[in-house]
Amino acid sequence: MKLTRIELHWVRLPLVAPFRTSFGVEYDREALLVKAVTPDVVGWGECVALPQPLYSAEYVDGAADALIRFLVPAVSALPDVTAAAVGAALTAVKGHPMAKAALEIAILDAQLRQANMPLADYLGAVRPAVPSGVSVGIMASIPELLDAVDGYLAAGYQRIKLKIQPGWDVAPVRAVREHLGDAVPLQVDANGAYTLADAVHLARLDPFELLMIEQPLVEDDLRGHAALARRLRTPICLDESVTSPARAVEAIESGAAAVINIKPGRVGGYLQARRIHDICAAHGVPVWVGGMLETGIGRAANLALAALPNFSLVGDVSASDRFFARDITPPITMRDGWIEVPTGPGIGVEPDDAALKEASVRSEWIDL
Ligand code: OSB
Ligand code: MG
Repeated sequence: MKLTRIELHWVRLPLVAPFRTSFGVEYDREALLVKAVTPDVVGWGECVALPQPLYSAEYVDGAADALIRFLVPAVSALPDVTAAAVGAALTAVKGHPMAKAALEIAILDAQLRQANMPLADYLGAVRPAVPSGVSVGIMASIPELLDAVDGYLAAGYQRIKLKIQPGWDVAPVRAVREHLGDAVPLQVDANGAYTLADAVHLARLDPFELLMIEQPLVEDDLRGHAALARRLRTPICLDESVTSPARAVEAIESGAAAVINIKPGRVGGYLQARRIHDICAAHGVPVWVGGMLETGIGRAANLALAALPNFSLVGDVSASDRFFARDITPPITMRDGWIEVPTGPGIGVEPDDAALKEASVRSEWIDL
């Protein structure tokens, strides 16, 4: 395939409500979209970096800079641009997995559109629809949290994930569990806000029958997670810590992770994500697809990934209206707790021109 141009589109979409985590609060989604233009088709990818380097080292403008200066030039030097060749062409550049993932999926989308093949088929999907879970931010009060959770359950979400941090953990989890009863699948995500010294405190979550506690400790502390796992009944899931297939193996073999959250951006792309999925399957470790407040572009691709066989746990792939009054693609919708995997070629969706224009902050083109 020949690439003629890469376009970067900075967009800003207001969130329907602020989303607070242990590392910060987002009022809108500032995102970066990558468009791969070829003589015949175009492909789209979403870079999931946040505007500030608080979830991981990447941030929107840093990712754009890496794309412009290093990643796009490395890909444009390829004699034949294919998604399978992109990963190898980018390995010389250290880090920047979210920027790399966005470029790779934009190229893969174009390639699959040309071949008239859905991303789900290309990845090896086995389900036409995936169950939908929701990540619920930290709130100002417990009544406000219970209201929000009631709303999501009424909408049909099959699993609730509560964001926690020191000072917002045992009490809200107890309140939600008592309010909902034992049947509702419930889990928590700390985004690395605790230390091993909090082990006794975190064990107070054990009675609430959580599916898992996600990323209780900082990203680089696999040993700490393994030690914590020995002191909790609640299984530990890793998100931020798992940045590559090798890290996934280490996390599993060291006892640091009983479950892994796979985010394509965090691991450098959908092909790396599939490799980690396969490794986890071989180790009997279940996985689920995490979310990064994606627009419909990233959300559609995540649905294809979530349809692979070992994505046996409910992921954070929710409907567009969980976050946005107006998505930049036709809205991704949920019915009875399920979202259909797109069936069109490539990622199966594209931006709506008017919606993209409304959300647009600025654009840059790189002619090749
Ligand atoms: O840790 O899973 C996380 C959103 C932004 C950054 C990190 C995380 C999240 C979420 C996902 O919890 C929410 C979603 O996109 O559905
Ligand atoms: Mg997480």
